[in-house]
Amino acid sequence: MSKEPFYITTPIYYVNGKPHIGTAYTTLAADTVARWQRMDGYDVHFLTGLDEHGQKVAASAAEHNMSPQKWCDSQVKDFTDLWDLLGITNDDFIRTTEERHARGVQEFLQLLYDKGYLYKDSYEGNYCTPCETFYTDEDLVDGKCPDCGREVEFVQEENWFFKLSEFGDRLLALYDEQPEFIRPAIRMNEVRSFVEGGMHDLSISRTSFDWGVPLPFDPDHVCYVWVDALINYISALGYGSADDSAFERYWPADFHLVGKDIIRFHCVIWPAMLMAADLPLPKNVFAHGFLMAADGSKMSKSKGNALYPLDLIDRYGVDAYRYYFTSDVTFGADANIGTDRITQVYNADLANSYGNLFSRVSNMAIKYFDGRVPEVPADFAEADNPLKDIADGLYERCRSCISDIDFCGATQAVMELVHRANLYVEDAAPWNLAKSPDTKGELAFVIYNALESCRLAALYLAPFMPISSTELFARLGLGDPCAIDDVEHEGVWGGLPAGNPVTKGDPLFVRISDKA
Ligand code: ME8
Repeated sequence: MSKEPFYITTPIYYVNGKPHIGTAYTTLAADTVARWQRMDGYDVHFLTGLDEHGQKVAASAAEHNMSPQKWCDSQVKDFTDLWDLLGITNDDFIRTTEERHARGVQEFLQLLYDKGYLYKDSYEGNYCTPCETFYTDEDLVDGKCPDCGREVEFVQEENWFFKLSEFGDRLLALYDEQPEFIRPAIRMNEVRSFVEGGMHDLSISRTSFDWGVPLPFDPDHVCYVWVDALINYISALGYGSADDSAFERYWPADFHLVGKDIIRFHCVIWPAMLMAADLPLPKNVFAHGFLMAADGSKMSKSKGNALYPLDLIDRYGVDAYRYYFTSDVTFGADANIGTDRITQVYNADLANSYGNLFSRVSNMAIKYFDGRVPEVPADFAEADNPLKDIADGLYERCRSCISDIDFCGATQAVMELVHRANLYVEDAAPWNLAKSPDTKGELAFVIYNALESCRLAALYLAPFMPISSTELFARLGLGDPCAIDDVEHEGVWGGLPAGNPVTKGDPLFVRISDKA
């Protein structure tokens, strides 16, 4: 049976900053969804990349006495190294300075030009270079950028314009007919009132600098960096090239994951551009909130309150990093991030509950069953099994949570099994059952149930914590959980084969206070 396609993207990040916990957050979220969808049998295409054109990048390059291309090239490794470290499984990585992208942009703009959606006019207005955004005088707050509060530049140029103002009614109809187009709902309201307020046409070209894709019909102009950037979602699939089979297969995207700062670009400008080009629209734009410092203020290097992915990974490990940002930060809401809380979640969920469960139960399998998964005696086949009852609902709960990008809900569902299994072991007291040959059958039943709960927890946690899930599977004599493409089937209770070897190893998660 051929697999259904599933296309998920992150924003392409500006190349002139270093990757940080914010950009890592969106990328990690997309990776978690991509990993789950692969395990659930989809043919996933996961795209991330870098936004390398525009005035801001050109200015950074000049500050560093480099050509813009050299500057961009020098920045890429920081991103790809961090994504590798975090175990990000993107299928493609697009840089907007690549030939394949420029071709896609030019093809797209030519189409809009041919369809009569572009016109040339003089532009007078304000431009915020850090935000790469045009603002009217009314948009400004105290004469400054309404988004970042910085000085804006007065721009007077001959520009090409896109007839964005013609798309207001079609956009409002889209929001009505496809309420899932923008999630969560609070963002939908924000975008809707922006469009209802009336839209201006959008300047889509610049002439005062040349670091961008030239317009095919007027090469003295380079494409406005946001229009250039949005097209990455299709240029990466081969749109505008001789081989557009990936475009045919994966477009429209199932999810564009973005931060709340860039929803207007993704929910107003991008769908209008696609409507003008007669191309299908993405199914969901899902906007998450902002990560702030522990006291709720903006993280910044100068304030000394910024947390860095590499420092956190060094302290907690990759899996715990991934687990914290998915299990404790509600996707969609702002969150204050501090190490006290990260340590608390790490110790409570990972060291004391999940890691401890597996350590106890695997040790007992080694001690009481010579390091083998015990066989459940036939007379226990119909016995009450509270762990199986929880496990039986896990696939549906996780699937439904992931489709709503509710990572907290999915991890909580798995943790319910882990907590219950710890209680179960406490209540059943296998160390007492081991004292008499009469209770050997019950001992096998209890140890099997606890081991099987560990297997299922690791299975469902694999998209969140691939390293420890793979390790736990290996210690139960099982193959790579991340390579599974039928999680529903693998998630059926009883999948752990009796007789499999159970091996000892270091604790999966050492309590933070116990670390040197
Ligand atoms: O906007 N908390 O790139 P960018 C959570 N190139 N997420 C955060 C964050 C924070 N404090 N700070 C940043 C651009 N992000 C454009 C995008 S897409 C066609 C072009 C994340 O480098 C979040 O995903 O400024 C946000 O939307 C993105 O980084 C902005 O990245």
